[in-house]
Amino acid sequence: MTLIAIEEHWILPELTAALTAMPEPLRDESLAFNEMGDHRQRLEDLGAGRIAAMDAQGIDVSVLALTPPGTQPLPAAEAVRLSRAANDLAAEAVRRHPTRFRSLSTLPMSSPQDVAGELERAAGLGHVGTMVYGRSGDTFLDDPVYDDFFAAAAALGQPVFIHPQIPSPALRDASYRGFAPTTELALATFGWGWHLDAATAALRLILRGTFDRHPDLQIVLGHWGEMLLFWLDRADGLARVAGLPRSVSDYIRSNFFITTSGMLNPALLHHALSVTTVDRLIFSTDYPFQHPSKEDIHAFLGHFASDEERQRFSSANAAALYGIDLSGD
Ligand code: GRE
Ligand code: ZN
Repeated sequence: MTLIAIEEHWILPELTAALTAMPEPLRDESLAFNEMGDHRQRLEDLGAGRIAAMDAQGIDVSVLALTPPGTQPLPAAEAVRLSRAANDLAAEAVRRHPTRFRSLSTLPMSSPQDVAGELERAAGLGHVGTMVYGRSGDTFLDDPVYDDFFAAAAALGQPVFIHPQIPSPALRDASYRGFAPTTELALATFGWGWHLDAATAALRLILRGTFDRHPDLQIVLGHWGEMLLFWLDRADGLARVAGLPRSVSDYIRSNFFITTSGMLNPALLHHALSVTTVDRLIFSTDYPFQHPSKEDIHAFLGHFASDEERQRFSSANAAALYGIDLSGD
């Protein structure tokens, strides 16, 4: 059975240097995760080493995306320049390995007037979708300055993956302090804060009427829907108060795809299938931060009710969403 993984991270050394050089309050501390163990070497590799890791896990196609925080914290001009550089390099990796790689583009979110243009340029280079974050500086993803980006994504059929990022400095000070530095960082990132940040961004987009203006727009959320899938009873009440034409559950079932990000837990699958449909669930590992073995993956796939459902999750849904043609490669 073909296996496509859609949240497989890489880094561009020049971008890492620019992010690391940012002044203290703006520097994203989660960059430290890229330096742990052999992560940096794995992240920089868009060739043989990555393909060997995919082979060992039984992954046929990896959809590449930069690690957080992409280029979004950079000043506008630098964000534009490095987004273009990242998109050119990833497109080149896909050209070199057309049967093994696809790519999500990186967008200069700190320069809102350039976002739709770079999405279009990247789509022209062969990028199959894009990955963004819930906020750039103080500008949320649901800010009207990004509406032409969402219009372009819907028109081009480019799904928008909203990836977690570290909460703003103000939010970190208000909610994530009072522990040892490593505990504070873990609390603000993979232990909690990242996921709340992505969930809030998705919920704000729904509340802003984004999917009423752009009904064809498709969003991808990692980590089984970033907690939102567990909060639909409450969020549906929110939609009623906000006077939305549809429930949050309804937007989730028509405008959102959900990926595993390496969390291969059958209880999460069971819950996801109770609130959305199997055609909206997609495999990913969140490489190299999670690296489930071939056996782990195989065991998880055993929890689907039928071969047809297994195949949808493993490849058919991703192939359809991202226009990945597996036959001609
Ligand atoms: C992620 O992309 O989700 C991620 C990182 C770094 C550490 C853990 C993690 O980028 O899940
Ligand atoms: Zn990730």
